[in-house]
Amino acid sequence: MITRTAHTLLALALSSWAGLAFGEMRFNLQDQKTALGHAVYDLHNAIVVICLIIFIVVFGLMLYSIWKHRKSVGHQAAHFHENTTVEVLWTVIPFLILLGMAYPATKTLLAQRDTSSPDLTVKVTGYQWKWQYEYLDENISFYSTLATPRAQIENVETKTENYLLEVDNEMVVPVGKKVRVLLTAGDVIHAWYVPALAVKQDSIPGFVRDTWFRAEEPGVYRGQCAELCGKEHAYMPVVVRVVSDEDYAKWVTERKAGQGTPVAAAVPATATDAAPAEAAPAPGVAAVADGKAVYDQACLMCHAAGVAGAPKVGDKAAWAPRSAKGLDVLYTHAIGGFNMMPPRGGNTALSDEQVKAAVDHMLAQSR
Ligand SMILES: [Cu+2]
Repeated sequence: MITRTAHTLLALALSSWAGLAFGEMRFNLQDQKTALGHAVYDLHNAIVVICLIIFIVVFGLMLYSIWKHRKSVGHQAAHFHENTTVEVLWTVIPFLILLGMAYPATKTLLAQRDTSSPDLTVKVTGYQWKWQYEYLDENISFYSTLATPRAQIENVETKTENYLLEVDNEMVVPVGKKVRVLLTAGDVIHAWYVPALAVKQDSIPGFVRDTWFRAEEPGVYRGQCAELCGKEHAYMPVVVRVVSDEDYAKWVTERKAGQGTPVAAAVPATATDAAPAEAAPAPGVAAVADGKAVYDQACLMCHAAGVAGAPKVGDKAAWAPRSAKGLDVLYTHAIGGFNMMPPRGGNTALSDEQVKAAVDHMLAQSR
């Protein structure tokens, strides 16, 4: 509350200095549209205010001392060594200040990392220079590329409002739902960044990182790749359209209808030699991955006997996750594989849907 008031005063001072109305400050962070975003914003303000107070106190004291004890008024320097009280104070006070900053920061950071129990999961892959979005539960997959015309970039046409922040295919999510974003990259490191949703996560080739957001209100939220990734780094914006549940359902139906062959159908279920291509659904038919088959053939290939460094079924807690968090780790591990799980590489590639179905099957078994 105090920090809010202090920040408001500071903001007012800044905005009047810049000749801007309070509502259209250009130097502030974007309006936050998630609960986590508000926490991050408040944290940012609180820390800035603490830094400001320390700055004023320390420099105030220093300048006062210099002025008060100046040579021209005949001040005599004191000669003393060591002062236990002062030494204890200048150790304990900063320690307490740091603790006071670390507590809320850690709390927010942990909340940011908690991607368990999402309402929907979208895998986002960064490429030079576009994003791919895969809705794992809906079997939707598309690429999202810059929609700003080249003429605007080359200053031939006037730049429009969302210059370099517009795409052909937006990521669409329902309002008020926990959206987990799994991030990876196909070439170099990118970063998926949407300021208003307080989401910023590197996408790294060979790894799957995750993050999440729950948008409070419908709208279009724009961001950019935030990791220098090559010459067109500036040309791969992120656009998230948050819509109502009904509009989302409508979008899913339209997407599926317009998409043609579903993702899973394009990837045959050739988990091992024992599961030949006959398991693949006919093209154009919506594929439902057979979790049991994938689990029995692909997962158990190594995990049944515990070969090739794979933990034997039942040996590790990871194989019987008891919490949503454990499950989450498992999905991430299985989908990314950290390049460790052979079924994800070589000639026995599994689709994300198959991996997810296998994990679901395994979980049903362990309950
Ligand atoms: Cu990039």
